[in-house]
Amino acid sequence: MDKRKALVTGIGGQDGSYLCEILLQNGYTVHGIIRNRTTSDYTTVAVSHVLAAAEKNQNKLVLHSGDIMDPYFLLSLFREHSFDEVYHLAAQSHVGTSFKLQLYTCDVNALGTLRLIQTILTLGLEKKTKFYNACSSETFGQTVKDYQDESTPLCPVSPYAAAKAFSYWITSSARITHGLFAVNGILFNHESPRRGLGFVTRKITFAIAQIHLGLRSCIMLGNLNARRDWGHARDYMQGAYSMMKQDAPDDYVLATGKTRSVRDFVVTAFQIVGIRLEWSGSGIDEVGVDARTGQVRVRVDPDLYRPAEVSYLRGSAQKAATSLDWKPEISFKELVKEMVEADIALIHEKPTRFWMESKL
Ligand code: NAP
Ligand code: F7E
Repeated sequence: MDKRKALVTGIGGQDGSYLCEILLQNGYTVHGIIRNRTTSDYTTVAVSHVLAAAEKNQNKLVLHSGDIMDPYFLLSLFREHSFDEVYHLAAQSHVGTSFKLQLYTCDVNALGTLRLIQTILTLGLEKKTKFYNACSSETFGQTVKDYQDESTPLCPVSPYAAAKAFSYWITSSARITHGLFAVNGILFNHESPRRGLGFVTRKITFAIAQIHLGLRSCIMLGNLNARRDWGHARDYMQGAYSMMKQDAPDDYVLATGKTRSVRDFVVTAFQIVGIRLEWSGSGIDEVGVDARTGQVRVRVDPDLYRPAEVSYLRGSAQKAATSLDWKPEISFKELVKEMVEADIALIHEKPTRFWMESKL
């Protein structure tokens, strides 16, 4: 078993929580950065898994209260621990929000990555510490290609994607200039029951669970026709881990190779609770209706459209398949089913909890 020491930034997010489990299973001592919260407890599904893992693995999982915006915090953390591997996942990860919080998003997502790399270089750790950067398919933007891979030019259209493109280039620059083992994982959308409630998949599965339990009647959504390549977060974190196990650093796309619309996701998720949707109307007047009862279950809210949209994404993970022997294990239908069933169970378990309606 490996006795290596890894740092995961953003450990309390969806991906961080799965990666933490994978690293612990592989014998690592895991350190994670979690932001301090003064006004609420730690209640997201993802963070509850990390806290449970911390309780079970007392000396193997160490959580640090901190923020990647603070270079002095990073310096003292790295000076004390000199990590073997750093998985940099922390980000303002919501694309829609990035149009309203442009400077903040770029500060966290672009300069945050540079702060971490600069910390490694300042402490002379470039021959010891391997660095993983969580890059994104969103950087491909309004691409016209049928599929995107490592050779597709980056063409960001949101502040989120522009910041992630910077993180991509600054990571490859550190590899070329300083010989840092630095990897960009260019990951297409990946989801799970631990996804934040502001992302479209979880927004849908959580609302369907509420509808199923008679707690609400309808979901408000934005662009139903946007297409994404959706996989499962656990599969993708296994891929990220494999990238860091290679002899030489490189960049890899992780994707399923299949594209589906938001509408497809809604239809599939409603099927899990036995509701067949029929569509009528068009544009912002389109509605999704329960074919049996005639009740309106989906409406369009124009405020949920983005100022600029990435309409179509489909990835090719051929390179990861060949070099990492990676392929997604969990199918789209299994993913949707797991998410709907987990949300039904969650509401059953904590029926009185205050759930804020996602306006994202
Ligand atoms: P997530 O659930 O939003 O997790 C991001 C984590 O980063 C959160 O725990 C957040 O903490 C933390 N964070 C944000 N700002 C921070 C700061 N200044 N200092 C320290 N921690 C901070 O996102 P995810 O889905 O796990 O994604 C992980 C990474 O992969 C992100 O970089 C994302 O942009 C990227 N990515 C995700 C996907 C996807 O489909 N999931 C695809 C491609 C790339 P709080 O809980 O305190 O906000
Ligand atoms: O939107 C459309 C929306 O917010 C998906 C992040 O993890 O993946 C994620 O970014 C699509 C978009 O994810 C609603 O317009 C319709 O076309 O779930 P999302 P995203 O923007 O693709 C990438 C790869 C990342 O890197 C990011 O970190 O769904 N959509 N109606 C909606 N989206 C939201 N959020 N809410 C709606 O009501």
